[in-house]
Amino acid sequence: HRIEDELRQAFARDEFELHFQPQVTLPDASLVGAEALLRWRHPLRGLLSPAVFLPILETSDMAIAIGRWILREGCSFAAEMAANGTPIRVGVNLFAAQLRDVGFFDDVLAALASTGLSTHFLELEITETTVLGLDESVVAPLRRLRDLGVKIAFDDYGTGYASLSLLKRYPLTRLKIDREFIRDLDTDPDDAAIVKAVLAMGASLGLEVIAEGIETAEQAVALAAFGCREAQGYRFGKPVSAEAFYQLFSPAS
Ligand code: G
Ligand code: G
Ligand code: MN
Ligand code: NA
Repeated sequence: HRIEDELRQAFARDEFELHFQPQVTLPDASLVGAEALLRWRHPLRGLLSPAVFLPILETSDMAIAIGRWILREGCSFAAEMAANGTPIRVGVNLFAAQLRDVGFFDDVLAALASTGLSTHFLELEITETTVLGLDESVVAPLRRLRDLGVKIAFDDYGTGYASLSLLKRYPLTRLKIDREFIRDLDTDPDDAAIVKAVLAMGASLGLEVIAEGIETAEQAVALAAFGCREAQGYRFGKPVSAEAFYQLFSPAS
């Protein structure tokens, strides 16, 4: 597979990088976290979004190795923020292949140990698509990680078919409301009703909730009024390189 060979070469040549998007509290917008998002700095085509290559990458035999690298880079970023006096959590998206891998639990602990990051500052993000078709054996390592303090977020929440049964099966600590429900929040009463329902469910299940894709002040105000305590979106910052993130949010370093 040609694209797969290109991806392998890109990894070997260190052309992948992580960008980080701020996550803030509502209504005061203070920084509490960052989501790590993969980018490919292509020598000819510039910075490529994962939309272009993720479907190939996640089903290739590189998914575990690159996922391990993403975990380490993400932890390293959060350890650096803490060292700079701005301790925040980092959200790392997982590939299905990582969850299926017997070395997954050890990989996560190794990423934490080698960077010195406390378990409480790592949040693993899984989607319904990630866990679709995986058997129950992937739950135990996640539960052990959660018991050690690692956070587990259910990403793109509300867009899947089996959201409620996954809530029951997985050791989650947070729901991430998909931006599909935020986009028309000001004009579509159904979206407002759905967001309120997810917030109520999060509260009754003891889960934290973050809303994604906030682009306007009006959306942020509405979410805060509904009792949503955290937000992520262009309104508060686009994904930027680790260096740019340090400059923006921890300028003393
Ligand atoms: O950054 P962007 O919005 O283009 O990301 C597109 C999609 O790729 C998102 O759904 C996101 O979850 C996924 N993605 C981005 N970075 C990573 C990563 O590091 N690992 C995994 N597994 N998925 C990622
Ligand atoms: O699927 P996941 O939630 O992991 O991916 C997040 C993706 O959403 C990233 O690719 C990021 O670039 C994108 N994103 C983050 N904030 C916003 C936003 O406010 N508006 C839009 N349109 N996209 C966003
Ligand atoms: Mn995510
Ligand atoms: Na999402």
